[in-house]
Amino acid sequence: MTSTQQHPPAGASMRFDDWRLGYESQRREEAYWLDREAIVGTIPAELQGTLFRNGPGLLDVGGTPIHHPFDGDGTICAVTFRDGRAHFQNRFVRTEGFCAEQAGCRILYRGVFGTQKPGGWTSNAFDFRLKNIANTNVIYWGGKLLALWEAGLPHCLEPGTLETFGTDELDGAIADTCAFSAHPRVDPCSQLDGGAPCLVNFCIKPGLSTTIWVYEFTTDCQLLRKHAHSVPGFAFIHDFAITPNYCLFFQNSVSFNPIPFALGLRGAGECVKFQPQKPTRVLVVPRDPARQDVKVLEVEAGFVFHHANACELDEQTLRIDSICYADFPKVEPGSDFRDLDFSALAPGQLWRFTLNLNAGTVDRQLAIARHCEFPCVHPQHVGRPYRYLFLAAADRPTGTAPLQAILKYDWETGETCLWSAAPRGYTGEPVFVPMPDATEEDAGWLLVLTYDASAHRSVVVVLDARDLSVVTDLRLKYHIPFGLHGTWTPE
Ligand code: 3ON
Ligand code: FE
Repeated sequence: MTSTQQHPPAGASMRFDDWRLGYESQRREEAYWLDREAIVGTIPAELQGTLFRNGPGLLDVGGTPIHHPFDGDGTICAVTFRDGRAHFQNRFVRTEGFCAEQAGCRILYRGVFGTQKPGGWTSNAFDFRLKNIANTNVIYWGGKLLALWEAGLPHCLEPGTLETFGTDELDGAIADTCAFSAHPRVDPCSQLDGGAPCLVNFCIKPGLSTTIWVYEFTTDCQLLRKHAHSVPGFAFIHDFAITPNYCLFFQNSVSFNPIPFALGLRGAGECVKFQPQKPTRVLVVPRDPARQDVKVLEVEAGFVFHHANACELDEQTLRIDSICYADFPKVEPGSDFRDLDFSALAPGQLWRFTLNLNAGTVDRQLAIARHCEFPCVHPQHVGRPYRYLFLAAADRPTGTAPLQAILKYDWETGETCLWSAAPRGYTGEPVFVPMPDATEEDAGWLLVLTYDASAHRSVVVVLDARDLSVVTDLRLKYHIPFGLHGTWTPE
């Protein structure tokens, strides 16, 4: 590491060098059953299926560090639980860019978040190609395992071996837009489809005005509905939320200045500037293509990446819960994300927004002030009223810090419950797995891929979602860099 910088609070919840080690590239790709000694506690016999996770696996290319972790090549992990045993494997998505850069042992593409080709701005100017790094999410839908990155096509993988087949247009459904966001939502009981589950997703075509496409697919990945909406202004929309009748988007108030990008000075994502004095526009898009009356409401919101959930309280009243930042967190050009000064970043906080469609008004209320991210709910409650929210959170109740805990929030009582891996453990997105045949909303397990700096390896932690007690720890052979999103499948 190049820097000797120390950050407060030295020695309290975390050691800064520990956090950095969690961003070391992982080149190993292995598939193995976990030994008895690697399993602490007992894997519940009813826990059967596979956790798939995605995230940046390489934080350098041929030894040259990338500028931002969101620019790292996607690596997929699969943790399979079978009859009390556990199998692990990880593999890079063989995207075109990954293969070319690994063969050449050097950076050949610019990254959206500021990674540049060597040689200064003259080598980067007017190179507008996007490297689809397939690093943000992975879903298993209609028998296909798809690695997602919001500005490009999904990559289809073999679910058993994680071998990459290539990009996938979903039977032509997305051949025209060539993009599919990394945040699809599964409607567990789609009103428009007689109660059958369906997958709802979107993509953004940015420009002076922005086009939002909405897609819905059957469980065998046949296109059900597809429609486009144009909204004025530039938009950076990473996630959305659904209700039985609507898709909800937050058009964060941002401006985009393409000139530094064109001139090879900054990545496209670094040309996005948050405009906190301007309201966020909440776009309410009907899911029924026969009813395309898009409503636009305005609210002060801060910058939003992720939404927790949404629901309809009555025909005119919608609710949406989201993680908001007072600023758009970015890494300055010329600096190294490994030297990040957390105290200079705004924390992500949970807010509840109530939308009145008749009056066109939005009320908002802060629910969790502690820095949190990666919200997750019981899959049967997606788009519906729900009581429990699970998130990754900072160990400390105030300030911005790495995610070292898992938080359970009860909307009914306002109570919180915290499981912390601090001082030397780091968490990420929890994935909720319902216990078979249980009816309580929190009867399930939370699967969390954590990083244990004391052993420089990752540990899959299974928590009981009712009280956040540890059910079992699966100690992996090596670490997986801090990741983004994933899914569970009972297969
Ligand atoms: O030029 C336009 C603007 C833009 C930024 C258009 C565009 C579509 C090319 C574009 C690209 C956006 C992309 C590719 C976004 C990718 C986002 C990504 C990979 C991850 C986002 C993660 C968000 C959060 C909040 C992660 C938090 C992580 C932690 C707290 C720590 O692990
Ligand atoms: Fe995300």
